[in-house]
Amino acid sequence: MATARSDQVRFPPGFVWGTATAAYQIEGAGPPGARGPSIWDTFAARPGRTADGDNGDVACDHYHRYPEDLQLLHALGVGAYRFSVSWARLQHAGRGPLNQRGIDFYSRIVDGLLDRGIEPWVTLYHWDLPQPVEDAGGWPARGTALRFADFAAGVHHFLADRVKRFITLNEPWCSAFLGYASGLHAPGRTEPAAAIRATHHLLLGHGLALEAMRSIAPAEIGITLNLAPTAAATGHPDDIETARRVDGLHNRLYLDPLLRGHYPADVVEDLGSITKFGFVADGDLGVIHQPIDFLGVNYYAPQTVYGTPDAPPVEPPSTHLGLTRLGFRQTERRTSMGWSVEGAGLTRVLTRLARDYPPIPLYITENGAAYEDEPAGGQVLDHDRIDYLDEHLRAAHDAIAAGVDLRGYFLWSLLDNFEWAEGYRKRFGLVFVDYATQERVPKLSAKFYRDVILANGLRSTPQLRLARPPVP
Ligand code: GBH
Repeated sequence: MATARSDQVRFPPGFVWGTATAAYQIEGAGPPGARGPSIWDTFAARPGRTADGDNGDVACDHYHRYPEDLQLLHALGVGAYRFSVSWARLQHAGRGPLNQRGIDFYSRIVDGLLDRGIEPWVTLYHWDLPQPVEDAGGWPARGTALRFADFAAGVHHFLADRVKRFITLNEPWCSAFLGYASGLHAPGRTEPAAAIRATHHLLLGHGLALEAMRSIAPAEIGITLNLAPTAAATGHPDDIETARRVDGLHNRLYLDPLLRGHYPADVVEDLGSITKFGFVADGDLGVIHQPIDFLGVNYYAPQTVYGTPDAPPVEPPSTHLGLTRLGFRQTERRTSMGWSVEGAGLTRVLTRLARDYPPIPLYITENGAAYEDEPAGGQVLDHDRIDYLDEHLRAAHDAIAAGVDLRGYFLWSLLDNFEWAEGYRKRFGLVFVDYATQERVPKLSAKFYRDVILANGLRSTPQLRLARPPVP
């Protein structure tokens, strides 16, 4: 007899259900005119940087089709929607007064959400730095933290009457390490020391933005980190040492300053040959360590690492600063990104936060998966995605059952969209987008998620899984 998971899974009353998107990935309406250039415009225009040379010029044309997208959110029944504002749309040159057309666009989105009873959650920075700010040094330069705080204050000023939740930064690890160390993301620089400076100035920008926003009007403000539970593949001391280093760079380098007020000593030591942290000024850690109202966690996959001498060389060489050999052990099940599927990793990341850090309300601000979705007869039967979601929602519930203060879940993503360096090949949406026509087709997973929201949980035997066609 199969060991069925005991019973229905119910989330606590008031649990927040949402979906998430990001400006550059969906909006289109790029420069010139509608907004200034961002580092992603520049990066995508360089040969070989994105799959098929794709860029966000049109994306999902959300800038023009947002009314239809608001209807899709309404049909899903979400209580909240997390989206980001484009800095380069609101300040074409990355500084100065906010652009009125940009303000009007985001105001219409916010009002459209509120009209439908959907709470707007606004991310202030989801990777699309205005190109002029990069030209002035980008995140490795201290001035960018000041520019960002100024921008955040401007956004807060015009939205604070209607928006109650703000997220300062999305995944600063990605901005710093993929943007300035491996160069896989914009601006495509490969300067290890710059990645650490970028980390510090992202965190400082977060803290300065918090200060500036709190001085204008009250709101709940948090930050979103991409956290990956990191374990050694074996008990071999080299694997354990590698797991410590990877966990340090990926997770603790961000969590510790934000939640404990200092950089982790072992990571600072590991990085000694790359930088001496001379860019940290007196008082910076106090600014970074100010109380936040919640922590956003983006979780996709666990990292199980080995560093024994037969581990492959780090590729590209600069991604994991200072590490020369690093292997990842994958699970059998993978998404089309190649990422391991392991819901238990989500439970581990959440329980670890509760155990190792001061108490703070947690929200999963992204979780989801890319699969090879194919429309057939006007339908997209994405059973793999439903399985992924079912497993991860159960894992989130396990964390709550273990006492973790988890208050909400935002599914990535509402729509298929521009998946950064992967272009339009990878589809994460609950809604399929036919880029040739911009037609939106809700996938079967949209129905699954709507049922989850309605039930505030999962049935013990997922109804939709029964609808799966028999394996030939
Ligand atoms: C999120 O990034 C983004 O916030 C979102 O915009 C994006 O569309 C979505 O996820 C899907 O990708 O980078 O080779 O070291 C997630 C980024 C993915 C970064 C997993 C760390 C680990 C492998 N994370 N990745 S690697």
